[in-house]
Amino acid sequence: MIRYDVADAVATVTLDRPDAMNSLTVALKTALLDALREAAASDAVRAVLITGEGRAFCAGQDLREHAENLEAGRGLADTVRAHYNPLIELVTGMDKPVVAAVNGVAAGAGASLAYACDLRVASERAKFAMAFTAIGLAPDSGASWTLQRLVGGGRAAELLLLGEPVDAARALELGLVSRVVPEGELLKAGHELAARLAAGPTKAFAATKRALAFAATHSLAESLELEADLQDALAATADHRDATRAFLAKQRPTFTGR
Ligand code: T3D
Repeated sequence: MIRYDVADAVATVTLDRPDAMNSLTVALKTALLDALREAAASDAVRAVLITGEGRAFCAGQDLREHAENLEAGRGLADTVRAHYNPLIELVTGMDKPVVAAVNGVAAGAGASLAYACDLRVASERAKFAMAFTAIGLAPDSGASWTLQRLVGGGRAAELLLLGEPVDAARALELGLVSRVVPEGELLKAGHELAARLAAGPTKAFAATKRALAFAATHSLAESLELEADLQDALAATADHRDATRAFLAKQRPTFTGR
């Protein structure tokens, strides 16, 4: 259900359940969490790329499994807390950049997963559907937090309340994705972007992710304090020292991630 490949220090994690539009069962969510944990922990990995096999990126919760849970009287708090929340916390909190290559429809928690990534590249066939209210649910997997940071509160409310699908061109216009490429070029474009990040200053990227997440919920004064601490720590890294020397010698820096 999950393919995991590492090349050029990029771990590509592919949701591989195309017959059900890569919709999320407990088994798929568990395998996805395991793959992302492996990528987060591996010294050989400096960036992560998430994509889907077939015509969907991910159609969100598998509604067949969901219907069985409802039938059995099981509430949703446990499944949301046990799988979706750790997944989103892992992606957003990972010390490495995470890129989504959105190959097709991303619906419900599948769209939320894409929004939690640091960058999104989309194929011309990509489509985002905030499918929650269409089935009488509210957003989960962090969409209430991530979406309004990506597109602003007004647009997030419109997307979440109306649930109308957003095609790739509109997603680019809204700033939901940073680039749209022809279908056949998506994996190459996604890999190139992730490989560029993997060849960069990994510790500075981790600090940048931390500063952005912190600033979203703290005051300017608190954010300035954290920035000062992060810069202080980065000053001691080999990447910063080597890149400063390279700049002064008019050379291109090589970042080792240390
Ligand atoms: O339980 C919990 O933990 C609660 C958490 C909830 C988080 C959530 O993610 S809630 C949102 C769940 N997702 C959805 O509501 C999306 C449902 N799917 C759709 O709206 C549409 O299928 C799509 C917009 C994704 C794609 O539309 P389209 O027209 O391209 O394809 P289709 O014909 O509707 O679907 C193709 C097949 O995929 C079809 O199966 P079939 O008839 O060929 O056997 C369809 O049933 C299946 N499929 C699509 N989405 C899901 C799914 N099967 C199970 N679960 C799905 N989410």
